[in-house]
Amino acid sequence: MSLLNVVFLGPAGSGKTTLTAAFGKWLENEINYKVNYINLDPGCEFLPYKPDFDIRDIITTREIMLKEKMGPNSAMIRAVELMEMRIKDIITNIAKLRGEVCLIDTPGQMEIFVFHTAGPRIIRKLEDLGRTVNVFLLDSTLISKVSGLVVAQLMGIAVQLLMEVPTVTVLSKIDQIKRKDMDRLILDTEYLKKVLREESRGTITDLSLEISEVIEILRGAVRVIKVSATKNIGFDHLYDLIHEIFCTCGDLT
Ligand SMILES: Nc1nc2c(ncn2[C@@H]2O[C@H](COP(=O)(O)OP(=O)(O)OP(=O)(O)O)[C@@H](O)[C@H]2O)c(=O)[nH]1
Ligand SMILES: [Mg+2]
Repeated sequence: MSLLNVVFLGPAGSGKTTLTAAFGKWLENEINYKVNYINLDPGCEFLPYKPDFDIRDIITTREIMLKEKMGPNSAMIRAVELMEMRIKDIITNIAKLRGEVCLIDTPGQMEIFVFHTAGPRIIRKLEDLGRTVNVFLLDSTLISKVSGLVVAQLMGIAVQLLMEVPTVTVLSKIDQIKRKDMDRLILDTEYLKKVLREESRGTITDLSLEISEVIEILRGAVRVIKVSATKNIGFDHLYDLIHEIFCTCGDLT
């Protein structure tokens, strides 16, 4: 049984699997943690880490597509339904693991996992095994406008509400970003508002300014950091933040 579960969630291709592998290796080498790797993506074909539990031993979307003559997305919905039916098996297998940290990789069709009852149910069961935190990834290369950063923060809040677990929002693939003021945009709301005013016009500016005010109010709940899984950037920050979250919950041992 792990003391800490870290669940990587995010849209297709946001870097969940790469970060699971790279952050896991970093925790093993730098913090001397024994790390368990869990794959909950029944659709993946390749993993850069050796899973200690792999959902594909129970369900694969490939098999569902062939057997039930479904396309990849409906097969993923079916897979998540089957995961819910087998939830006891899944949790029993995870509970047998003896690492200090359990890193959990999830499917790219994040909306199915997050909105379906199975995703939040699995997370709640994980909470019975150990403290659990979500890491919500958004590919920073897709944030072409600063309003996209505001939307990323809102999405992190939405994931937190739906999954009912503390959530860190991670801007992934930061090694690809040329913008030098990313930290200031994340930390300094007045600066963010200034850039938003310059960027858009009329009612859309008003809307993004109002949203940025909401984010300012929720700053304690919205933690955004920058990470690169290929260049090992931001791992120490991610590690500190995960611990800080449990500290503020009064839960850190
Ligand atoms: N430059 C750069 N590329 C990255 C980084 N992290 C992931 N990638 C690349 O982004 C692509 C998708 O990465 P994955 O880790 O498979 O993303 P995922 O979220 O697990 O994808 P799905 O499971 O299909 O949703 C791969 O080509 C990775 O090599 C990063 O930090 N920097
Ligand atoms: Mg993946």
